[in-house]
Amino acid sequence: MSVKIFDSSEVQDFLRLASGLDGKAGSARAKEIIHRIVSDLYKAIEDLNITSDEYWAGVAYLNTLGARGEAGLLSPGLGFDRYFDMRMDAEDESQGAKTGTPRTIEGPLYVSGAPVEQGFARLDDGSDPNGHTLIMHGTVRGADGAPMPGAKVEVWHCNTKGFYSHFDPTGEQTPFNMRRTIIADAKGQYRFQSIVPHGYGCPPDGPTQQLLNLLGRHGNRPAHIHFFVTADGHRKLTTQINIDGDPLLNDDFAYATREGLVPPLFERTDEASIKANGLSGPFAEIEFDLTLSALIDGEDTQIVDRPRLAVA
Ligand code: MBD
Ligand code: FE
Repeated sequence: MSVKIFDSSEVQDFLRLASGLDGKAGSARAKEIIHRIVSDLYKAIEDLNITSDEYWAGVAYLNTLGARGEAGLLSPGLGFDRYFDMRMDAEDESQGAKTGTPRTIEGPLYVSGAPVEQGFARLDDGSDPNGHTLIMHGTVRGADGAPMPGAKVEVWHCNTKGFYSHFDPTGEQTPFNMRRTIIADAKGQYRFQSIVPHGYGCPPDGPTQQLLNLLGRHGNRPAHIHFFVTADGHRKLTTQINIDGDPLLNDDFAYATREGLVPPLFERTDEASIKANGLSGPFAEIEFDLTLSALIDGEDTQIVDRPRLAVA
């Protein structure tokens, strides 16, 4: 088809009608957004001559995406999560805001309600047969660089199969395995024992991977550990660290790797270190400080409200 009708008054009036812009009821914001997005799609259909078959394949795809619960997975895969971070970074820069530890995306696998521990937590339940012990620790610092006793460090990561508790298709993990909230101690320090995670891969038979295949892309992430960090007078930090040396460090399907978020990992094999940590064998150690940024005009401009799985 080569006929062009998008710019006609018939189509433009129709877009306004279908978006509810002719009436008073409903939400002005929803109308504005839907009108823009539907208009852009109509235009794409015309410009790219998207066929009926292609369109209906897309509709069926959306049904599958929802049925499989993967909308929040396709989102980072198409870079939307990273794009929102780019926008926040640019906004901070334009305001001359002093930032701390770089932010990076939350991802779709946080669960609220994890056990709360003071200063130190053991994250894993000890059941992963391939688990290599990890000790990770650091200081939570405020915008002025001073340690922040009482800061809340929420941490979550996956096991050596790349599966997260509460989202594990094998059903093998106990609730909140590798998920904890750690309250920084009197020196502002947090510390945990866990196992070194493996990278994550999208479900190979799922709709996200199906679309990535069409783009000639893989659906894997390098090994990483997620954090939310909150403290009085500061903006909530959402970030991750990567496990150094992972082959996908700079080839993350979710685009979350950032400079400053790949701390060195040290293999400790000496008896003194093993003993000092109450362990029985070699382990990996990561030290990483988490530095928060101040509220902007009293506001947390980087807090994100999104539906999250909450488990009591
Ligand atoms: C993850 O573990 C993750 O962190 C992201 C961003 C997407 C999919 C799985
Ligand atoms: Fe993750």
